[in-house]
Amino acid sequence: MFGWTVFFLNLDLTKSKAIPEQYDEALALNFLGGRGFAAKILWDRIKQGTDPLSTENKIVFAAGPLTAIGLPNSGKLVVASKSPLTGGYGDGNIGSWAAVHLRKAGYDALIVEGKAEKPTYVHIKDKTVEFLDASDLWGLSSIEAEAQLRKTHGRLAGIVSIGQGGENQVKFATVVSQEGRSGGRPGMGAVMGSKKLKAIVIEGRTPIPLADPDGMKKLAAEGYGEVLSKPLYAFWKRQGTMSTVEWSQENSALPTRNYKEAVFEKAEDIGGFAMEKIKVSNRGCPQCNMTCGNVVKDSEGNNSELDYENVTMLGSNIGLGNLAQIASLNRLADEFGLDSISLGNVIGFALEASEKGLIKEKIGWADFEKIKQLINDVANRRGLGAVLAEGVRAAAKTVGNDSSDWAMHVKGLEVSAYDCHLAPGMALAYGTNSIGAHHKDAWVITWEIKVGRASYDPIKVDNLIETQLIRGGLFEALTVCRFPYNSLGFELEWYQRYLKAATGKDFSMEQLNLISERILTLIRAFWVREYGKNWGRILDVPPVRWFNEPLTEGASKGSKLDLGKYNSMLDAYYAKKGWDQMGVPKQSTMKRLGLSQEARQIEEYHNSS
Ligand code: PTT
Ligand code: SF4
Repeated sequence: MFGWTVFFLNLDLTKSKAIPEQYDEALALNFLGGRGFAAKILWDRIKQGTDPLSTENKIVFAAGPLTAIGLPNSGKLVVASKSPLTGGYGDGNIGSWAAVHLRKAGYDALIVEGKAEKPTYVHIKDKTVEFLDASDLWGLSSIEAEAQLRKTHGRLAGIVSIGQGGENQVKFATVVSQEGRSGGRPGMGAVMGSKKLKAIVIEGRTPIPLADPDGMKKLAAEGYGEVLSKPLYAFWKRQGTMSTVEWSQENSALPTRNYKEAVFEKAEDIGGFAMEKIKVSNRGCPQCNMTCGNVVKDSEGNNSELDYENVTMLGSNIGLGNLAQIASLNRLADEFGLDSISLGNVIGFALEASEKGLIKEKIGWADFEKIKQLINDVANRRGLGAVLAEGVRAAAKTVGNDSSDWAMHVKGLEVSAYDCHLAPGMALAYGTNSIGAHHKDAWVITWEIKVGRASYDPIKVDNLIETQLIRGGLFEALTVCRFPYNSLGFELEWYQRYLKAATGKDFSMEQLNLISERILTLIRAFWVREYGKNWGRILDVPPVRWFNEPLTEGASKGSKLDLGKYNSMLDAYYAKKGWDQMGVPKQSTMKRLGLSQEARQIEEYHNSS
């Protein structure tokens, strides 16, 4: 078979054993790779009801069939597990040389299980696997740990690691690579920490067998050229995602003070043009010529990386309008290995709770020093930090009063950086996203604003479903970066051509959409299976704040969502997906997608509820 290595590597940390496993070719054809493999593996190999932080949970690192063959923007992998933050399916997409080395070592995925007796890191060098002592690395930040590992294994090795956040099992701890790539928002770093796994180091040297190696070389060169030729390329290199700050401000979508407002009085100070003034370089994922990480000097003199999400969540959402200070907070997030979106979200929640006198700690909006201390406390689970380390859904239960109404999450995952008081389509995107409130599967807000943001027209449901198939399905299964497509207009046909040269197979868009639908439906089934009797359509509804508290500032003043109309959109969404009124995939839908075996388990759920 061309394009896929057709092997997984199982790593059992309890027994320090590595077992390669040849998988069935049908799996590749039905699930492609990345998120597709991860969803299937987690469904098949984790028992219903598994505690995410127990020995029984598994964490999967899965690449796609376009990884490690020199294509533009292809140096990424999916890291997935049952999430300790949400209790459902969790994953993230991280750029790392580890993705390239994994495939060149001969594996499409690593499946890690068990728990090491003492801190451990795994070193994979082609077919040799070692379980090594990481006692000296435990307690180090992700950046320090990676630097140490590079001294031992060389600067070219692919490395993913966790910081103290992961070690202390903060529920939104991530996996970090190369000082600024951070993936697995719903606590993938905590799962590594629970297994005492500090890092994975991979060195692979075998080229991937391709159906048309010469054609692929030519295509890769053309692909890089095509990216460079796009009219938006030059500005992208200057600002990456940062220009979205100004866009969000102009369109009342900028999360401000725990999403109470959607415009920020200091937006200009934290926007793309302000960032350009302090920018020192670009960095990013392997095999990318769009490198979008904006490296700046932070207020402490360290290098930090700024993207729209981390600037907004650690800036406007906590009232902070000083970019160098925001960069320092983001640097802390990378060092500790904490998701900057969830971190900014829980801090915003804490500051509001403090303002309302619901907690004893007095911390004002934008109080940089106290917020820095609080981040330290989150990573080390001290005091209020320990409460926030559980995520905003759990923190609201502790704080009580009406705080659940302004705890900004869906299914336990903190909302990312788009306010939805006046964006029902984007609210539905958050409501139905496969890992909780992330913009990953569908960033429909820019389109929505063009077609009429206040409307609840069914066209928004159609657009959302289509977008989810491409972004949440295709790109996550291929594990290639979606930015060329959604930010520069790099056409989807390129990926069909790449797939043909890699695998020798023609994949039509209909076939690819079917694969995406299969993956997203299986993920939905996973949630239903794990939530059992606690499953309900309310889990697909975004936070109460957006429905009950209108905006009081900016051009969209007075706007809020309408719950009745939102529910009608949700009904239409379920109907089009072939899901029932509770958002559970129907038996007929699962069978149509070739998920008959999985359908039986979901039938049990139907019968028992
Ligand atoms: C992604 C999420 C995002 S989405 C951002 S900024 W973004 C935040 N970045 C963080 C960070 O930095 N440090 C930190 N400690 N935590 C952070 N949390 C947040 O994580 C990222 C890019 C980005 S930057 C985006 S949108 C795109 N996401 C893609 C995706 O999901 N799939 C895909 N096929 N391609 C994508 N391309 C883009 O990749 P998560 P990365 Mg990412 C400092 O990880 O879990 O998906 O969360 O990993 O390699 O850094 O790439 O404006
Ligand atoms: Fe990574 Fe950015 Fe390049 Fe995408 S555009 S591959 S996120 S550096």
